[in-house]
Amino acid sequence: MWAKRPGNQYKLVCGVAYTGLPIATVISTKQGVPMLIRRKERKGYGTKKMVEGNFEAGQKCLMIEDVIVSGSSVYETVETLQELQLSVQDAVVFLDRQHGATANLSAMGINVVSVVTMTEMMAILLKHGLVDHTTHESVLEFISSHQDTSIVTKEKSSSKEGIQVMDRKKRSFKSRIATTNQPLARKLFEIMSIKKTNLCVAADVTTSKELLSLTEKVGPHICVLKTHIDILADFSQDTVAALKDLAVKHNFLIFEDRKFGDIGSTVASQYSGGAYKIVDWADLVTVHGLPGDGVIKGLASAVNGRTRGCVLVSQMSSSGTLTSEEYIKSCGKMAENHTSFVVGFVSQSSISGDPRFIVFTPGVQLNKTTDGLGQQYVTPRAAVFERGADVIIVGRGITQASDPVAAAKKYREEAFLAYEERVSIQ
Ligand code: S5P
Repeated sequence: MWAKRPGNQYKLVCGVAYTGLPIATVISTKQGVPMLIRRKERKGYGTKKMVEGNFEAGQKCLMIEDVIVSGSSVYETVETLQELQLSVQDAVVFLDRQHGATANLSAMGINVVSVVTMTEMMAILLKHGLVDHTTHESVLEFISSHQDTSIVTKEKSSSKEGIQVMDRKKRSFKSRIATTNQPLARKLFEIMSIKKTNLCVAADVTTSKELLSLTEKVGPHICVLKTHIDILADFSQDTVAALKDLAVKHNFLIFEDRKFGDIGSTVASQYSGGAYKIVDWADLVTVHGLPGDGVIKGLASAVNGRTRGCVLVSQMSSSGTLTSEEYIKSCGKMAENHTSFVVGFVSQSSISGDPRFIVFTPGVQLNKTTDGLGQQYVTPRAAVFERGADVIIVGRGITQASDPVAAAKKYREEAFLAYEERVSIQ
């Protein structure tokens, strides 16, 4: 790795925690170049320093890392060193897994050199008969279809340290509990990690009997039940009371997909009044960002001490949707300004790296790609692994299946496996 270093006259080396540390230690002692350690977490005692070692502003430091995927860990460390006025432009890594890290880091002004790339490594293994042709090809195919990583950078937030690392997709649901104070986001993370499910069923049925019977059956497999309460032909408060009992029995949240989209004062009345009295029974509701943040303030004003939250519809699954890139970004900003009420987003892409926000993705079905009325479907794996969904929303793929329970199990299993895979490699 030292022989491959991209430049010269380094006054310091710094390993990226953790595996980079022992490698940097060996390089430091063998080459006689002093070494720095950048902590992963700030110490809660003593000097509270993030970086240990002797250095002076302006000194040139070489980064050392074992494996890079997106380049985020390298970048996180570089950011801290640059804040201390160190000059860091070069990194040497052992294995480049070729998921876009060199391009990502280069865009941040960091030049990366690797000892070996995944493609080279596979060629060596193939040559020595240590992998077969099928594995070799599938790895190359995986590399070429997974070039969409991006660097996650630090962002100010209300977290304890005043710093939130934008690493939503690579963190477990359990570890994300501590990133948020929103009680329903915390509860949902807990449900997902305990029940091992990130499936939300869209129970779009038209009678109370069907709704309750479906819920009783799929309850053990879901983390959230999504309703369109206004399509029930026979709505009554008894229906929602029974639904709440089932939510307690099976430990899931109730999510009324009302898509509030009016001025604050109107949505406050729609939320708490009328026949439905949604605020009384729905843990979560959907909101369009279109009216601006008055819609969130309006809903929050009607909560009156109950534990409630909303999910911002930032991007729709339907073809021809008007949700532009600009609109999606603005929804992200709106959420950041209302973290006590906004739990996350309904989206088709990884709208935010902020681990506090939960991304729900509808338009998921295994056997179809469209419904003839504009809906567009992707598979659970594509939604979770490729698009970065935390929760998949599945309606007709389950409600119209000949065996809804078997279908729910299948969607649950595929989505959770995709989540586990995502967390393990990113
Ligand atoms: O963009 C969206 C947002 C939502 S909330 N696209 C959607 O399909 N939805 C909802 O997800 C929709 O209202 C329906 O309840 C569910 C998808 O149902 P399916 O039967 O197409 O799976």
